Amino acid sequence: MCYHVKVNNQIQIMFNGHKKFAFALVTLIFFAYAFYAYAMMHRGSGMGTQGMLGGSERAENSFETQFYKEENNDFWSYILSLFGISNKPSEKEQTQIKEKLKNALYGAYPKEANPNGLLREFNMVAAPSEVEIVPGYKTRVWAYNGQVPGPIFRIKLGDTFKLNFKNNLPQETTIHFHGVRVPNAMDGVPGVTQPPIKPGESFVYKFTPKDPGTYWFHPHVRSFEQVERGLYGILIVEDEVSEKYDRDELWVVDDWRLTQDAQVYSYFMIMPDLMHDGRWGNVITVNAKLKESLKTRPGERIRLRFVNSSNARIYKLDFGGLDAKAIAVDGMYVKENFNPNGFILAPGNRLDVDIKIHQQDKGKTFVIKDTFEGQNNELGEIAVADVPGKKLPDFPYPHNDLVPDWREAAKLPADKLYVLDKKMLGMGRIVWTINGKAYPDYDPVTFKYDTFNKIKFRNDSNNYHPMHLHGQFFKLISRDGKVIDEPFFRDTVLVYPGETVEVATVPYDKGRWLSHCHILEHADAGMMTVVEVE
Ligand SMILES: [Cu+2]
Repeated sequence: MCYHVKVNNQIQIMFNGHKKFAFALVTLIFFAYAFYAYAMMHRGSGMGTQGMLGGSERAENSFETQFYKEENNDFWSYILSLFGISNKPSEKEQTQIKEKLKNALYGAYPKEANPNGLLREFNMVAAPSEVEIVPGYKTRVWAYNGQVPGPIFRIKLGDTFKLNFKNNLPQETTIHFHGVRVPNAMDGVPGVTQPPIKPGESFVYKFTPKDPGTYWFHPHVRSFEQVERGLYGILIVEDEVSEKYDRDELWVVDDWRLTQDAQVYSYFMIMPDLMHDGRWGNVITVNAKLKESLKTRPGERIRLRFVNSSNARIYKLDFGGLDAKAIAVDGMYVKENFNPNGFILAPGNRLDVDIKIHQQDKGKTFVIKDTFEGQNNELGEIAVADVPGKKLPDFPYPHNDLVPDWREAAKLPADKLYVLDKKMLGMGRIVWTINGKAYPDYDPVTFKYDTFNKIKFRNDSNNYHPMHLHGQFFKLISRDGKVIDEPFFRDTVLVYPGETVEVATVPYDKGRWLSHCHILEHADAGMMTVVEVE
């Protein structure tokens, strides 16, 4: 009896031991397989692929990490879904969430323009010209009104802007006002919103901007050549805050590929640029100068507006020891100012910083640098005179309290997925595709006016794609499943190699809006699509 009990117990213990081991093993295999299957499903979204990819800069090294919120529970949702359990919101809940998030935007920026009746009329000609970029050399460029950067048009919010434009270039052209919410017919996209303007012809652009801020304009025909040759200008829409600063300055950052005799290298869309991240130049300029220097005095408060007009180069800004705060991104005020060190200024992006020059800065020189991909490029300097200063203007950092918190959007399925990739065609031809299509072939989508829409960009390539939407602002929702609550809107977001980025927008402007990569070589090789708002 005792013997049997003992043996039975031993068998029981042995059996229990094996059962536990077997259970642990099965569980391990299950999770390993589930993880593998999940990783395969999300290939290109960064999981397990990042180390092998081209670009060395990563989202996790940028200023954005300060806005990262809790991890999205995608993996666990996937595990639950294997058992037929869904923790995703039902269709009814999705509708409710979208309604709530849409309402959270109200008041953050207006639906309609509010014209004050004042017309501001300007004339502008695009034509070949010469400028001095490298001291002692005349560089042949294409320019607006003979200057690079082109004219800086400053108007007040509510003014109606009218531009009588003449094309004296040897090519067709158009003008697109980047970031400005214009009537669709004024958006300057050939074949979508207007026919191209032929050499010798004119066109009148007229609109009332809805939002104050820093905007720029450039051609949308052969932009890889026309922007590179020097065609870009600035539109600043001022508001009551603009007058409070001692100085309102502009740094347009560009890079040029110049030959030995300081001429624009005239072979465009060459294979190495097309294959990789577009045309990166060998000379970086600010306001078309090799070394921009801003002379200032202690006690001055400066609004410094950055615009990246480069074809392809991405900058990571470093302000050194300056007391600088970011106050506006892509034209629009931020909810709360933040430290701009590490800010990624991709092609098309703008950043406005509020700089305070303190008494103890007397006689100092501050260098503003670009450190993208570990580089160390000096963009320009701020030199403080060695003189007694004045009192710093004391007013709160401009901000927009109504920038919504859209974190909940991370739970929603995307309304539109855009897969970004390249395709090799025969004869060494390469195209950049969105959902397998190269523009003018595209995957159409329609968003309804004043509804909440989520767009997912999945970058299956090993290159950078700063994605720009015409006609609307959006907010970043997540990167590779990490929920982000940036305190600002954007019109352009950098999608890193292999990464998946979600953004959301509530369109207030009807029409056919181009959406494209702002690496101009990628855009021209097909990475463009059209979003219809009705
Ligand atoms: Cu691209």
